[in-house]
This record gives sequence, structure tokens and C-alpha cells, in this order.
Amino acid sequence: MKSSFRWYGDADPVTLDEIRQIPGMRSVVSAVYDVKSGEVWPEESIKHLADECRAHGLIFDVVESIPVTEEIKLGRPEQDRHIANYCESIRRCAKYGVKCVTYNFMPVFDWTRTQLDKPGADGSTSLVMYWDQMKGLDPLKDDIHLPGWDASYSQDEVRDLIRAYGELGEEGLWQNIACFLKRVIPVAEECGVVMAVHPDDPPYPIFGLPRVVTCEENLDRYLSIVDSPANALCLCTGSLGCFPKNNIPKLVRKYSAMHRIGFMHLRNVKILPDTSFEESGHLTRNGSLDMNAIVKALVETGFDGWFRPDHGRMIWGETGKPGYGLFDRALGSAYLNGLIEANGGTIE
Ligand code: DNO
Repeated sequence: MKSSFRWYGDADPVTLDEIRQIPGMRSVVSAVYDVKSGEVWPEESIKHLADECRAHGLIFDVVESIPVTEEIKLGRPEQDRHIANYCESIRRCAKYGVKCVTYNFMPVFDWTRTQLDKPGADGSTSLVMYWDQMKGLDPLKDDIHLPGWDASYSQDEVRDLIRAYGELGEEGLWQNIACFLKRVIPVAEECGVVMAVHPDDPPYPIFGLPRVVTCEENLDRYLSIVDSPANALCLCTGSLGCFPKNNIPKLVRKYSAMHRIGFMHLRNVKILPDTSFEESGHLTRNGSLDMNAIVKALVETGFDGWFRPDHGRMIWGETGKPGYGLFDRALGSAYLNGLIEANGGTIE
């Protein structure tokens, strides 16, 4: 399998020089950040990422993410133009060596947490979602500013979107997913790109918004809409794993054996008695997931796609983008390398 590391481009406090020194590191996972979502990615920005990575002995072959706009997800009038632009961005990325594109279909918000710097007993900090910090919040009445949410929406815009998704409902969302996949997957196939959908994080409805990329039944449905190896999963263990009914090693084994995992996000998560959760260190003993069973499932099914250590804690006084510091993610990577080697797997 291929070891990778997320990098937020030239503005990231973590540098490519640092990333290349992580043992076994091969690929960089990045995106073009200076374009409004829905518009086509300029070739020169993609080329710049590829050139920078190459100059540092690394390969830019995974994109995370080309955003799927609310217009696409809601089936609004701009849907058609945005999907056409999406396809063109895929073609351009492929031209510069990208082989896997990660995206999500979460309405309005990407991941949801209530605090990004919760101190742990050892003095590290991490991202958490505590129900008692969410309780009583009504997005249709209250102004809500949860950390990490897109601040470019005004509270009124958020309310309009939430109402629109309420009317759309889950089946409406499925229809718009189908419309997206049926146009995008053939383009991905043509250019040798695997599209890897990231699960909803957490994988259940938030504020009544429909969320469907959540569990085995729905993952099966998602993959069957276009039954192609290019329609694949970014199986994020921490996102799916904070819902106790999702048996992560079993899901990994199943979808890897089907060759429908393009990308693995590997991290642990600790589920609390009221189903709140904390992002823990990567080790099995730190959280609720059996990380060795997950890696074993990948090795035994011959997974040859990309993996990256997902969110790390902030340790050793590092500051930066919550979840995306260098130190703890690098430790996570070293731990994962160890599990892969001990299970007889290979890192390209
Ligand atoms: C969180 C990430 C997600 C992921 C998107 C993919 O840190 O794993 O934001 O990049 O959901 O589109």
C-alpha cells in the first residue's frame, strides 16, 4: 500500500521537507485552495502542487477534496454547470498525475466537532464531540458557530440551506448523488482516476440534515449506483467508527476484498458512554477501534491503494491546524508502518 500525508499547500505550517523525512512516506494528499467551489481548478495551480511535491521527492497523486457544491447536492439550477466543472477539474488533475480524488456528500457542513483543543490527561489536545455541548442548539433559531464549520455562510444562509435539505430529505439526496455519480464516474474511468467518497462524520443526522454515507447498507447502495472500480470509498475509520454499530475491521475486509476502497483514513476514536466521542491517539489501546485488526484486514485482502494517518492530537507544544499538526500524525504513520510490516504487508 501507499503511504501518504495530507498537506495544505504552501500556506501549511508543515513543510514538504518535514513530510519527506517521515519513514516510508511516498505521496502527498492536497488540493487547490484558491478557487471558489464549483469553479474549474486552474491547470497552473495543479501543476504547481505536482512540481513542488516532485522537487521534494514526493508524489502528488491524491486529491482531498474537490468540493461538491450545495447546488449539486440540492439539485439546484447550477447543478449541471458545477458537475461539468467538476469533471473538467478531474481531467486536469489526471493530466498532472492524480490517481485518486476524495470528496464527500455531507450537506452544508463537513465534519462536526464541539471543541478542537480538548486537553487530555497527558497534556495533549484533540478534537471532540460532546453531546452536552450540542444539546438545546436549534440551528433554525440560534446562531451557531461550531468550530471548523464554513464561516463563509451567514447564519441566514445556513438556515435557508437547512430548510432546503429538510425538504429534500434522504431520498432526494440519493437522487442527487446518483445524478452526480452517473456523470462523474465515466469521466474518472476515462482518465484512470478513482473517486473515493468520504463517509459522513459523524455518520448520523446532525440538526435534522439528511446524511446517508453512514453504514454498511448505505455504502452498498452508494457503490451499486455505478458499479465501477472508479466509484470507491475513502474508508475513514474514525468517521464510521464513532457509530458503534459499524464494525470497522469487517467493513474494511469486505470493501477491500471487493476492490472498492481507493483511500484509507486511519485513526482511532474513543466512543464515550453517551455516544459522544474523542479523537484519541492512533494506538488501539487509546481508543475504541482495533487498529491492528483493521490493518490486518487490509493486508490480507491485498489492499494496494493509499492510506494516511488521519487527525493527530497536538503534542509537544505544536500549534497549527487542529488535527493536522506534524508530530502526532508522523507518530501515527510510524505506528501504521509497524502494523503493516508485522502483518506481512508491503509499503511501496
Ligand atoms: C477531516 C477530513 C475531511 C475530508 C472530507 C473529504 O479532517 O477527513 O474533511 O477531507 O470530508 O471530502
